[in-house]
Formats: sequence, structure tokens, C-alpha cells
Amino acid sequence: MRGRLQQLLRRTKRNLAEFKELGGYSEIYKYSIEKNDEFWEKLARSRLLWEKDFTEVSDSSFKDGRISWFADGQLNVFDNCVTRHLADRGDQAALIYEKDEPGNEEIVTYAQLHSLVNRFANVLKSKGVKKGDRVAIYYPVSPLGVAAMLACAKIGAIHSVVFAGFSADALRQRIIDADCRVVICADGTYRGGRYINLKSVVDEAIENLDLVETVLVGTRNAEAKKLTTEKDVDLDLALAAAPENCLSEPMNAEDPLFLLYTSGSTGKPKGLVHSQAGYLLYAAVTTSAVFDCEPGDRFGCVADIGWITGHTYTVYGPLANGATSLLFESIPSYPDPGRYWATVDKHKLTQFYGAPTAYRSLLRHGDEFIEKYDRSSLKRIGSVGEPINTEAWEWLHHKVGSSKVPIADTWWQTETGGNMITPVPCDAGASFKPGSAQRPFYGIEPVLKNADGNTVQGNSVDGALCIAKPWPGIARTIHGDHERFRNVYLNVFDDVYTTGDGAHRDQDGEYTITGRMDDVINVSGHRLGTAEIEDCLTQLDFISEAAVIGIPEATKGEVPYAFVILKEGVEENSEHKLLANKHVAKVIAKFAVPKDTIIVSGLPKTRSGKIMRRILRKLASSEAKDFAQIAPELGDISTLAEPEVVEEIFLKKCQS
Ligand code: 6R9
Repeated sequence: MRGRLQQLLRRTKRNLAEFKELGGYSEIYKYSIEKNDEFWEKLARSRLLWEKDFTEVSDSSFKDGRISWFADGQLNVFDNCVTRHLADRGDQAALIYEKDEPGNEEIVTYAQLHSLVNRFANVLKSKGVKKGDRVAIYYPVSPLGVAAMLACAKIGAIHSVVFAGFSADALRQRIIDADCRVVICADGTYRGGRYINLKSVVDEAIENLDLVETVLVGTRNAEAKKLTTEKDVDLDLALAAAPENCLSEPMNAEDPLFLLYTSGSTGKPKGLVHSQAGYLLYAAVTTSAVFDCEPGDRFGCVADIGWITGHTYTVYGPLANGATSLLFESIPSYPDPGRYWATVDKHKLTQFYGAPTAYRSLLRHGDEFIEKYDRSSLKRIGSVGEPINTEAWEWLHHKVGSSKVPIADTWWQTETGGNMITPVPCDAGASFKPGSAQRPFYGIEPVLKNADGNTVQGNSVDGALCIAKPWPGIARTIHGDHERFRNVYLNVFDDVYTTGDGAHRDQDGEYTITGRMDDVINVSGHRLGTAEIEDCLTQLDFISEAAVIGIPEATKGEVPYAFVILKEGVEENSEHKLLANKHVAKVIAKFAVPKDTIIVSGLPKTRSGKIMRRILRKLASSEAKDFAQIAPELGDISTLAEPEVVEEIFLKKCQS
């Protein structure tokens, strides 16, 4: 693969022009670690537009729970993403809105986006939104969804985008946790030709919730009834009436830019808080260097704005680089499995960034869905959300990328703000390994820890993946619970950030992610805590205890699978499973519904009461029809409090 990629990769050097005199990836990486502050200081000055210059680069201590970058500097994120491009590229497309139905895209130029966000900011102000207030956004990917985020950034309000696939209960919980007085939503969205009503979800979420004073409702379907309560305001009319002029709020570098909720290993989702300057810098620099993104590029990240990938690589990263960002409302298979590549061809996309689950679902279809479209505009194809299997990697590289386009398998997390381990940038001639994220980004120093908390040295070793040094993009806290932030990330091992993932460092010193080490599962790239689903199941009055695990699934990567114990005196009946599924869909989301729910009389627990999920995982994913077949794989179960439940669970599963 070497020769073919060399020319493309040479471009990578240009992307950190600030350091080109140092050499290639290896030299710049070495410098970024050894002179970490100097490295980020230079980039902060060359990549961001400051209202007030900073004098201090970083002041961080994982031990003390303190992370701080460019603390005495001030800037405005909206001005950095939009206003500063007006002079050179006001008429260039900032957004291409590729709607669900092919053939009716909308283009929003930088000048139009500037005007839209200014008016939006004035609407927010007129509803009493001030600097530091939290605003909930329940909006599908669309220019108005992006403008809602940027309008918050402009006036210093903190946005909390909730993925418009989460249920009413999940939305309500997030609105309450972040104390949002204003909610911004659309009447609905289209996916695969189907209209999905979002406003009714918001109505249910805020029923009898005095906290919410205003719901700004934008239009997706002009026929839909969007104003249903006295709190509702017609967003289109309000925008049309709002003045164009609005001053941007100068923000301190460390002020929060947004909250984004994600699952952890306990029931309650965590509202991770990202900063203004550090986050934006990390978004801008990774977009530029990993994706070779230059001003005027057409960046196609198909992630929803409800996830961190949408925040960093659909909104902030591409716009900070003066690129055109694609907003993709549809699904990969609509109207046929060629939709992604038709979109690449139509808009001459220079980057395409998607998820393995989607790639896996597409590769089963014939090559004609790829070949009939021109993909020669692509410089990078990215993958994110979960490990990419070799088959999908080869298909992306050889079929979609005609063996010419480097695959950026980007490992990172909501907490990290941007890409952390990825094969690009790299030295010209470097090798690519399917399924391996390989090389740390500049300034990122991975370390592996063993169970005793010692750092694992050398190569060909495994361990808990941690990061040694703070970087500008790391989340600063969990909203309202800094202790939890410290306990989950900073105090697991001494003086490092703990990712929750395991990794293997291979013979070349490069990294392959081996998966979560906690009770978090990854369903089609959506992170779910098994404890969240368990909490939800035990809310039902007929369930006393639940254990949820993830099992491998060909397209989605993993799916949840549940084992439940009924309450004393409850007779098992065929309704139970249906009620359980409905409840999970209502409280969390449809994608959280277990593939199966097995009613059992006991769970495999240690004598200290800990559920042995390893055993449940084996039982759930086994094809065996006879217990004797699977018993040897289960290992020693004699230490369980009730070893006999294992066979009973197996038999119940076989019957279901
Ligand atoms: C960006 C994003 C984070 C978790 C992470 C890991 C898994 C993401 C991956 C990957 C292997 C990759 N993950 N990218 N695993 N290779 N390229 O996905 O954030 O939703 O917070 O999920 O996803 O387990 O810890 P988030």
C-alpha cells in the first residue's frame, strides 16, 4: 500500500504548516510531546482569532481535577467559525443541506449563515437567554439545527443538543439536569422517506415542566401542526422579524461552550462540558491535519449533530477551517445503497466520514452502487464510533476509495473532543493496518495500565488505555458533578486520563483498540450503559432484577440482550417481553431495546453479589443447543453463589 499512498500523504505535512521545518509526522509528534505548551501555543495563535490574547498556555493537573488552556484569553467561537470567513469566502457555501429526498438540497453561504445566526441570536435574547444559560436543542441535522448551536455560541449560551432519536423521557431528564428554560426543535424530520414527528416528543418531554418557558419550533414539514402549547413560538416568523445586527459576546477561553450527554457505566447519563477555546482549537487542528481539510474543501461528515462527531466534524471543525460542510439528513440505504456515493459525486466531497455500522450494511450490496458514481474528489475516508472490521476497511479503501484514498480509522470519545488515535497524519511511506487506529495525534501521549495501576512498558502488550498529558480538547467536567468527573476519568489511575477502553500496543508500537473495559456497549456506534437499560427495566412493576449485556451482531456491532427476574408472585406471561421492550423504547430510545429478554429465576452471581456478565455474554451469544457443549467455555462456575442457575438460564434461552 506504500507507493500508492505516498503522494496523497505528502499533503499531510502542509496541514501543520506551522511546523513544516521540523520534518514529517514523527518529528512533529516528538516536538508536540516534548514542547507541549509551545506546540499548542503556536497553533492557538495561528488558527484562532482572539479578542484578547492569552498569556498563559496551560495550567492543568489531572491529580487536582484541574484542566485549563489559554485561561486569560478571550474569543468568540461563532466569529471564529463564520464571521472571519466573510471577507474571503462570504459567497462560498458554508453548508450543503442534503435532505432525505434526493435532488432538493439547499445551499447556505457563509454570508447567509452569518445573517441567520445573528437573527437567531436576537431571537434567543428576546426570550431572555443570557450568557451562561443552558439551551436544549432537539433538532435534526439541518441549517437551522446548526444555526441554533452557533447562535448559542455567539451569545455565550451553552447548548445541549439531544439526539433527535432519544425518547421523551430521555429528553426530559436532560432538560432537567441542565436546567434549560428554552428548547429549540423542529416539527419533525424525514428519514428514509418516513416523516418522524419530533414536536410531539418535546410536548411529552416538557409536560407539567414549569422550568421550560419557551419552545422555539422550526419548520421541516409545512403541513405539520407545530404550535400546540402556549409555550410554543414559531421560529420562522421570529427569525424573519428579528434584526440582523447582534454583537458577539467575548468569551473567556475556559467558559463552557456546550454540554453533551453520554452514557457511562452507571444509570445516569453524564453531561460532559466542553470549553470554548481549547475545544475549538482541537476541533480545528484535527479536522485540518487528520482530514487534510483546507479552506474551500467540501467536508462530508454524515454524523448527526446529536453526537460528538456531529459537533466536532459536522459543525465546528469544518467551519473553523473555512470548508463547506455537508448536512446529511437521510440514511445510507435511501433510496438505495448508493446514496452516500451519489452524494459524494453530486457535491464533489473531498472528505467522507461515517460509521462502521453503516459501511457494514452497505458492503453486502453490489459494487454497482459504488461504481456508477465518481468518487475521485475524495482525499480521505474516515471511520468512527467503533472498531472497523477488516472486511469493511478493505471495502472502503479498495472499492469506495479505488485503493487510492487513505482510511482514517479515528479512535476518540465524547470526552476527548476530537480524534485521538488515527493512522493519519503520518510520515510519507508509513503503513496502514486495517482495523487498527495506530498512531496518536500530535500532543497525545497514550499509556497502557495494568490492573495494579502500573504502566505497561514495551511493545506487543495490552492494557487499559489512558492518556498521560492534558490536551486542549478534553472535557472539563461533568455538569453539576465534578467529583464524578474526577472519579470516572482522572482518579482511576494516578495522574492520567482513563478512557475506559482497552488497547493493544503492537510490535511497531502502534495501537489497536480492543473495546470497552466497563459496562458500556456500542450499538451502531451509539454508546449505551448497560446499567441505564437495567435501571429502566427494573422500573417496571413486574421486574425485580435485570442484567443487560452486549452481544456481537453483524451490522450493528453489538446489541443489548437482557436477563430479568420477575417479582415474587408474578406469573410469567407472553406480554412481559413486549411491555419491557416498549418501556425501554419509551424511556431511552428504540436503539436501546434488547434483542431478546429472557425471564429467569436467578442470575449468575459471585458470592459477593456481583453479576458475572462474562457468563451471560457466553450464554447469550452461543449457538449451542446442549448445555454440555457450552459448559467447557464457561470456565469455573463453581465459585458462583448458585452455580445451578447457569444451566437453567441456558435452557430458558434455548426455548425463547
Ligand atoms: C467519537 C465517539 C466513544 C467510544 C470509545 C470506543 C468506541 C469510537 C472508535 C472506537 C474503536 C474506533 N470507539 N471510535 N473503538 N475504534 N475508531 O464515538 O464517541 O460516542 O463517546 O464513543 O466508542 O469504545 O470509548 P462516543
